[in-house]
Amino acid sequence: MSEDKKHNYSADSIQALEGMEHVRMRPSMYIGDVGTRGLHHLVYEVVDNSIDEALAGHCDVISVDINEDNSITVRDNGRGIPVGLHKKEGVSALEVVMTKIGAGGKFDKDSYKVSGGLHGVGVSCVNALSEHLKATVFRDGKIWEQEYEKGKTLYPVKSVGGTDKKGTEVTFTPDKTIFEQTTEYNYETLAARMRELAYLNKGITVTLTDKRNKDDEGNIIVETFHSNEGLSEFVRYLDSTRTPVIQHVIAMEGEKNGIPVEVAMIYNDSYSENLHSYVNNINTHEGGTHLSGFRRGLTGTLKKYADNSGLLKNVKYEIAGDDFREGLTAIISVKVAEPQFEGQTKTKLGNREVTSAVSQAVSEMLTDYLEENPNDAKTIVQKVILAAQARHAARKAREMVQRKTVMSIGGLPGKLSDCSETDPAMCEIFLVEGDSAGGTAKQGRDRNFQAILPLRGKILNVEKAMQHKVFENEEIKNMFTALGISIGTEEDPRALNLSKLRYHKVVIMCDADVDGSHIATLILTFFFRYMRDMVEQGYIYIATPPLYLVKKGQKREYAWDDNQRDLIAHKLGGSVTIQRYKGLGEMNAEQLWDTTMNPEFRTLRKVVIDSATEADRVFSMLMGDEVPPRRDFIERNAKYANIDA
Ligand code: 0RA
Repeated sequence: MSEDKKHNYSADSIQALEGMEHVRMRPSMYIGDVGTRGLHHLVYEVVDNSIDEALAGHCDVISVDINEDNSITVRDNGRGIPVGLHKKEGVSALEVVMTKIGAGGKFDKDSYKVSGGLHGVGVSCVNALSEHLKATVFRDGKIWEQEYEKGKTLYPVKSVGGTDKKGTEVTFTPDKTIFEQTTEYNYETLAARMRELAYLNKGITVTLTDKRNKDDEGNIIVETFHSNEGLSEFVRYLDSTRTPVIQHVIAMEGEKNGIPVEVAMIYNDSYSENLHSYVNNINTHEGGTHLSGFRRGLTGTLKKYADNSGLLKNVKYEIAGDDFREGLTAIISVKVAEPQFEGQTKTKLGNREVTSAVSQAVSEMLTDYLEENPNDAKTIVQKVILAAQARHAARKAREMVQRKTVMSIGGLPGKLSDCSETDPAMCEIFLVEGDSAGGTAKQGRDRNFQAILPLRGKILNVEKAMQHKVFENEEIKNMFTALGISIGTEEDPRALNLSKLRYHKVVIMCDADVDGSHIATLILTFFFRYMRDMVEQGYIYIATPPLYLVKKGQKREYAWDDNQRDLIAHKLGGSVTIQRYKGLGEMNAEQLWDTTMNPEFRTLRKVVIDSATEADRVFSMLMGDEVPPRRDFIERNAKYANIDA
């Protein structure tokens, strides 16, 4: 190697190193956070590369293994990352992909990179945040290998044998010094994402294997996700516990103005609207131009059809955009070459040109369906009319809530025991099941910054109630008023105004038993359907009261599970008395403070939405009419005794 070349090589590699160092210094800039979410993001980032290879038509099977030590292996049967010399960098292309920030796919200009993680940062970022990573490439009859530690190359790419396979395999162990909170993967979280990817990219087979545990028969847990029909199957999956009111899923797939658009939708007999939108396989929680396009296409087409049908003749109410979406479950998926993401969580599509593409696609699809299925068309129009009537009733109820909220200075609910602090960032409110536990919490709290709002018994199941019933409900009105949240423009009745939010921690505190989790689930369902921004902005928490009090003489210790109870009993030795708390009511104020409310010792579980589609499905299943899937779910999840939605 000439002096010159050597010099260039080291200069470039220093630059590469700097990029990688930056990822380690500011990981949140690249993967969002270094908690559970960021940890799982690493997997999505690697899988996205394989999805791209599949979308380019070179691979159809992707496998993800959670290994025994919580390392992850992602495998595909694509062309294999090139291993030859990368002329500009002077090292193997594989090494460039793995160690240069932003290098992914750069050398294949024609490849149309459509997926890409939330931030599209590439596998090098995963490498930087892994204590160890091994890349294996099966290509040209040979097996190639390279390993890294914290993103630093351990040895040049080498051939370690022959093969007739092709593809890429990456195994990485997340760095514990970066992911301090946890490096343990959650199976359900990964499964939800793999399922979603399979639906969004039909024809690809994704398998997920959990090598850490065995099922009851001693087998390793493997799930295979594959969809032949894509989005229409996804919609059917999401609505599997709801009752459809039309014959078929309405679906289309095609290109409009050069933008690939895929839409599937169905109407069910519920009152909620479930729209999920994706750009390049990323769930756009905050919506954006593609969602506006969908709404516009839907409203325009249905309005036109309804006007022409004569069904609106005797309808006194004006029909609003919202009315067309009651009981609608829909998925919109677009692929955009250079997406602009906006919004608080960078999940709102900004590209203007997408609106008309989606709107046109939806109009065409829906017009055809209505023509071909006149009975369904009639059902939909009648449903829309009912929704309009209900909306008028809801508006009256909502205005009542609004008025109460506006008056809230001095007009707080009588049942609220407020705190004295006025800075919302310092304030917490506990939503407590039942008046008696509410009383204990009131005595136990630190009144400086903790407020208590007791909720009576079972709160309304919003999953099954019409909107006006929800806004008329006493407990729900109290929650809006106490939290200082106002709602609802005519255009979007569920839009929240959080500018006067009075507490930045809203803690759901329920008994640690079946009834308690039912109530917690009802409250969560309410927040998910009517105050989703509160959840997405991280204001909602769940308290974790202990299950046991272990006593010996004057010694008292608390346990949150059976294992801990046994350990404490063992530690205290001899004859201990064990009290199983059946509810918060069995604790006195001091105990409740010590275990559940005192910020120094309590554990609050922040409620996060891993997968909005999965949360939607689970809530409708848990709160819907069908019993068997609910029983199944509870049995499968009972051992965790918590809610991870
Ligand atoms: C660029 C070019 C080529 C393959 C890939 C990228 C590739 C990347 C990944 C990442 C995970 N799995 C992958 N599989 C393929 C190949 C170009 C060629 O062979 O001509």
